[in-house]
Amino acid sequence: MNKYLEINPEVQAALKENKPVVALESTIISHGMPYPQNVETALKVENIIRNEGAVPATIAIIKGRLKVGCTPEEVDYLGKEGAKIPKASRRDISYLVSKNLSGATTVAATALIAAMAGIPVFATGGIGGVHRGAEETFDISSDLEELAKTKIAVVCAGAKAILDLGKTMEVLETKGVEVIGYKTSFLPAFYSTSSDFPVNHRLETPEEIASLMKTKWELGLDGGVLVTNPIPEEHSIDRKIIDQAIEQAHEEMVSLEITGNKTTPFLLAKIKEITKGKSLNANIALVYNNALLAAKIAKAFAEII
Ligand code: PSU
Ligand code: MN
Repeated sequence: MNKYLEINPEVQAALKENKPVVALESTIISHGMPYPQNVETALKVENIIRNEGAVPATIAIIKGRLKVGCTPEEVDYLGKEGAKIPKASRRDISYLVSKNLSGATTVAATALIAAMAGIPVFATGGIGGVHRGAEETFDISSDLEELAKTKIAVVCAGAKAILDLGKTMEVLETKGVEVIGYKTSFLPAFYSTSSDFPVNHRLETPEEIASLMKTKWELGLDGGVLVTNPIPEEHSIDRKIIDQAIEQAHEEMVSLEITGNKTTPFLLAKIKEITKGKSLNANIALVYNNALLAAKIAKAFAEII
């Protein structure tokens, strides 16, 4: 066991007994949503997973420790401190740990820490991907790189709509990551149920997804599986409306010269402002929906391994 890992006893026991565990990220808490909705959402997500019979493991770096299964107090700390806590992707982990600092882990960092702990399923809102204008900025999230090499299934509502979804799909194809549509043939677009881009394969049940994961890893094909789960229709935002908001937010971002890892938090906050909070409600609803599906997949996977 990696000496920097600190797995909470409940998660540890579940892993030992081969019971279902679902990993959760913490960038969404500190950087993705305002306080107090971020903490409320994070704790409710954990309850949804528990009610489904799986154990939640919120992952973050707390004072230099790779925490697998944050306590409610730690979740509250991550939410209250918000953007004061550094956003931690793969490249930030060694620095934070060596300095005994804290970090809110992105999809990339969460996936790699979850895999170190042996957790095969992870729920989030939307993964990072290829940003619009990447041909100029080269801004491609390290989430894609991590998905290519980490043995984990990531359940999301598609890539965030602020991204270039077509280019994101292309990079995932290049890296050999299967993009599964759960009951959908088209990639969900985070706030909206669907985009124009076909998914790689459509599956109808958590059991089929678990079976694909098992088969992939038995075949010796390392790397992750991306499970895309459309936002429930009643919480979705019309594509035309959200596209307008995204465009406006994007223009502001360019004129303010915001770049690098500040772009995602800026865009999410701006879109919330433009949509008068509608995007935040959608974001919360889709995270709940993903947590539920992830718990079902984790249960199905625990049954067959
Ligand atoms: N999904 C959300 N809100 C978020 C994120 C995803 O609904 O805040 C975060 C995730 O942690 C993801 C990160 O890994 O944004 C991507 O950031 P970047 O593009 O800088 O890699
Ligand atoms: Mn980036």
